Amino acid sequence: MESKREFFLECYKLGIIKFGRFTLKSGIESPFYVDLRPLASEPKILKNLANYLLDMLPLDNFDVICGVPYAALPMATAMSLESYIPLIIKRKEAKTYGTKKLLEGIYKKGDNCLLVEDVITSGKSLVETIEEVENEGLKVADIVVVLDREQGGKEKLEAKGYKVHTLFTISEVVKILKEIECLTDEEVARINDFLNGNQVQFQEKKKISYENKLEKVEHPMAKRLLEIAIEKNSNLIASADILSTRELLDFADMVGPHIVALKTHIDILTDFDADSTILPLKDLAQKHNFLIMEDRKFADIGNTQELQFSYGMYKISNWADLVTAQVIGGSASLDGFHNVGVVAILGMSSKGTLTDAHYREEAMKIIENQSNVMACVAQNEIPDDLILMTPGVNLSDAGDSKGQQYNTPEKVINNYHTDFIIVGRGIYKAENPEQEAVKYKMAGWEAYKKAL
Ligand code: 5BU
Repeated sequence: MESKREFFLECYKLGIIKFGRFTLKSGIESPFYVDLRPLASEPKILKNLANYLLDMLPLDNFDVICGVPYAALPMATAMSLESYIPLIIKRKEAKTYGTKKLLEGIYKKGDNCLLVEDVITSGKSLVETIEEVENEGLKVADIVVVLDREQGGKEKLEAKGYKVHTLFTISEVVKILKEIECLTDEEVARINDFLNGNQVQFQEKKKISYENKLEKVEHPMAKRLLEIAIEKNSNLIASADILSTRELLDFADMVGPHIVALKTHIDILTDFDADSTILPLKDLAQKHNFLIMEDRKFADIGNTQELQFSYGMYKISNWADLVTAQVIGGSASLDGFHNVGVVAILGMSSKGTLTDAHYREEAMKIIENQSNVMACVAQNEIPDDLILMTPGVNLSDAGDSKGQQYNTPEKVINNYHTDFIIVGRGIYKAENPEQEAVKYKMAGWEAYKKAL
């Protein structure tokens, strides 16, 4: 077998430890995150791991091996195969039917059981497991652990008389990673601080200015939007979910001076007519210098989306500067949007949305490779080189009865580094929409300046 150090580096390549800023189950912020489950997917590594663990142990002492569910189950299995020590399986919860057994497999009362755990932190879950195993009549004296996070778990168990054998400790792996320059001095200092029980100071990331973002973005509509923001000292997009052309035009004229874009749902209008709706709306956009964003949320195959974009009664491609699109149809479905800024929907504001972290991760892969996408709609931070727009914004953050969830302008700009807030009912339902638009514009701009 290779050296323990080389073996660790092989394991590390599988992404078992990540460094950054993580919130643990306990709510505490940690500068690293450990997940050893990927090791089970590499048979050679799993086999070597089993042998490293076995090498540390007085094997004659054990009658059975048991892994703490779930991450240590494959490890315990591999150790059993390599050592011929029989395996028993511990359930997470006892069966509610049949035998109601907590331990499965062949064992007898008084057998010595070796417990296998992937990571030890405070030791709390191991103490519980030991108790359960001992209640079944087995004896536990030794516990073998792959990685010790060095947060008191080992000491806690040893104080109770158990022997804890650990393959790696976090300080040991941090030292290795520092030596091969995978970690900076600053990161190492933060990890040490954390291990010494101090609350870690993460540097608050600052929001990047519209001027700096202007240098990063490439899409012409992204540039125009940022230029308007700088010129008008505004990051406000007003959502005009309004039913008649007359009211829509009055609204656009009123709030026009204070916004960077007017977001429409053109299919809500009861009296749409290209000449009397779109022509005057375009004039107002020019007069007050704002963009028109049609919130169509395309969500079909590429061919259908292309037809929906250019044909039918709305002929969106003739007049919209920006259009929203879901990315659910995959990358090629977005290719047909030309001469428009595509605003991709990464995450929705509504309760129970399916846009969870996994969806967003996959969606982001599509978005980052799509040159016609100039912005994202989301409720979380995204990479700096994309523009982020966030709806579900209201100065009163109570939500509605149909699943909408609200945050204040300050919260989304501070927490997600949102570039543009999208406000609908907060403005158009107000008694004095213009006055309210000014209020939101100022709240958005103040929050932006504070976040810089
Ligand atoms: P409200 O009145 O501020 O709740 O309107 C929000 C607007 O933003 C409305 O037009 C929605 O269709 C739109 N929206 C949203 O609220 N949440 C989302 O996740 C997306 C769009 Br995407």
